[in-house]
Amino acid sequence: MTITLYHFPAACSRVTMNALEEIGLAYQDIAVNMRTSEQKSLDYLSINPKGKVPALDVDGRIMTENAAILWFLHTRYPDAALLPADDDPRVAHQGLIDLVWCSGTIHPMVRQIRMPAKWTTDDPAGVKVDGMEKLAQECSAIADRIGEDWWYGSRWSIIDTYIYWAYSTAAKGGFALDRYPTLLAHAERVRARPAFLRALAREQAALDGMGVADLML
Ligand SMILES: N[C@@H](CCC(=O)N[C@@H](CS)C(=O)NCC(=O)O)C(=O)O
Repeated sequence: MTITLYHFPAACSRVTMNALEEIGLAYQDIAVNMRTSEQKSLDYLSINPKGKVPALDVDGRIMTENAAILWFLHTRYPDAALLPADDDPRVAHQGLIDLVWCSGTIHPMVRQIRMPAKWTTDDPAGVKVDGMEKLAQECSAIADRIGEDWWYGSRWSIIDTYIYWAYSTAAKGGFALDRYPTLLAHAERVRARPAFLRALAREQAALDGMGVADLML
């Protein structure tokens, strides 16, 4: 299988890259420079007409949407245990439910915080405050659930990396993460994973290649 990931360092494509690294797949990564709006270039739109990352080329077929890509990878490579498995499909689907929650509920809050002006033609300040409040509620519940563990208890899943991406990205936009010592500790556990470190190195190499220096990875 030939795989190419279109990504931008520290964007939500980081979650997909982590999944590829956790599985241990060989893949090419191509950075799409969002600093120069390359995601809206005709060349990139011919690959992903949505003008977003991630996009995953699997043997010439383009897949988009983090949740869908991650579910594909989970079902194609079950041994990597990106999500819990269960013989009961109703239980096994919990992973899909949580992926969709990450992409459909949590990610938009991060976007409200990081790019409020994209949500309104009026003063974006209220959009940001609203995103902060909504994410704070979610983070309290996430912290209560995770405790000293992972999202699904004793074992890591890609949901942990997705949640990590959300709260750490929001923090770069001023979200006060230090209110949640549990999440600070969770972040350290996520960042300590060998797959995370490999993804980070690839992201750093991509940044170096683009000459982009000031991103907080
Ligand atoms: N629904 C998509 C959203 C992807 C998305 O918003 N990606 C951002 C980076 S985190 C992006 O490409 N933004 C570029 C833009 O909106 O112009 C998914 O979950 O994969």
